[in-house]
Amino acid sequence: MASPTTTTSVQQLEHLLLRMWQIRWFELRAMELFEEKLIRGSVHPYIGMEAIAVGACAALREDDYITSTHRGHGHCVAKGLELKLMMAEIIGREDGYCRGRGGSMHITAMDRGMLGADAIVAGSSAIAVGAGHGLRLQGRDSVVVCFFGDGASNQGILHEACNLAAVLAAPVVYVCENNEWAISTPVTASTSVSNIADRAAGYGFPGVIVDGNDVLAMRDVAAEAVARARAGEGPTLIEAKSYRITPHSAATKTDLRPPEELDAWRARDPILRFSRYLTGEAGVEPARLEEIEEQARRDVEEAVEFAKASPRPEPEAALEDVYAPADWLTPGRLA
Ligand SMILES: Cc1ncc(C[n+]2csc(CCOP(=O)(O)OP(=O)(O)O)c2C)c(N)n1
Ligand SMILES: [Mg+2]
Repeated sequence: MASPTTTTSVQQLEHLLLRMWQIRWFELRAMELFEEKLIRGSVHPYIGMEAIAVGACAALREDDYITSTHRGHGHCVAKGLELKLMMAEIIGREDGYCRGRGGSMHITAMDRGMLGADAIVAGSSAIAVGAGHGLRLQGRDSVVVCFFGDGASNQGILHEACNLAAVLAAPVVYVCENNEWAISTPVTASTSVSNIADRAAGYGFPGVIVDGNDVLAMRDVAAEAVARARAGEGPTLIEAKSYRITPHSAATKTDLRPPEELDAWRARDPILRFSRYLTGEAGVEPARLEEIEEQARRDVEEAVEFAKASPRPEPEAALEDVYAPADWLTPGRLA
């Protein structure tokens, strides 16, 4: 574990652990709900990658923004979205963030700075540039963190977005979650460079590699990139090296990854590593860690209960919110 480079209170450290456990339990329960057929479509668990989102979002203010991916629950939890509204959304209920119309891959919460998950691989990279540039035009100093995967890093739109972000000096931090696989394609079979961060040179901004299973290291590199973006110095590409412990999705029944590779990464579990650091160097009592995990389990269980009690949308309301209202261009309407 990296030692924190900024002064961090025990409460702040414990909060990072709570967020990681909330993601872990949220995903474990979501996979169960998928098996119970309460979730339609799919669920792409973030298990094993919790430190990336939690570390990156710990460097953000409430008025900063994120964009997300098909594997987006962890980003949402880390940005402080309500677990209850998230769970209701993914089981398609009226109380969900998008009234149950979006589901797992389309959670959006503008009031929490969550610009949207995106089922289109690399799709949100361009949204992040537009949002970042828009913030500058509004005279605001908020920033946008854009999460994407190693597979997404080879999509054309990602290169266009990074180039434009550089040209505009847009306040965007690109966080590549390199979990070594894109469904069943290993990164070595799809990617011409060993380090995706090296590509930043081609866009004309800094590229940084970080251990994505080390929440404190992740938070520190994100804080530096966020400060740069906020100061008007433009984007940074952070490549967070990590791994997904669970299959590509809850619907994926085959996993081509070598079992010994999985075992090696399980030993680097970001939650267990951080827990060891907390009870060691940081001097937190082991009983306190159990309380934190228990709290996260309770939070998730309450979210499941809330979601199940929420009504299903009425079929005749299916087209509500699909089309913009006729007056959407009226000055002031979007303010
Ligand atoms: C444009 C596009 N192409 C293909 C897909 C199908 N697809 C869904 S997830 C995925 C793999 C993405 O891999 P990566 O970006 O590494 O993210 P990870 O799943 O590893 O988190 C693919 C190809 C898609 N959703 N969108
Ligand atoms: Mg991947």
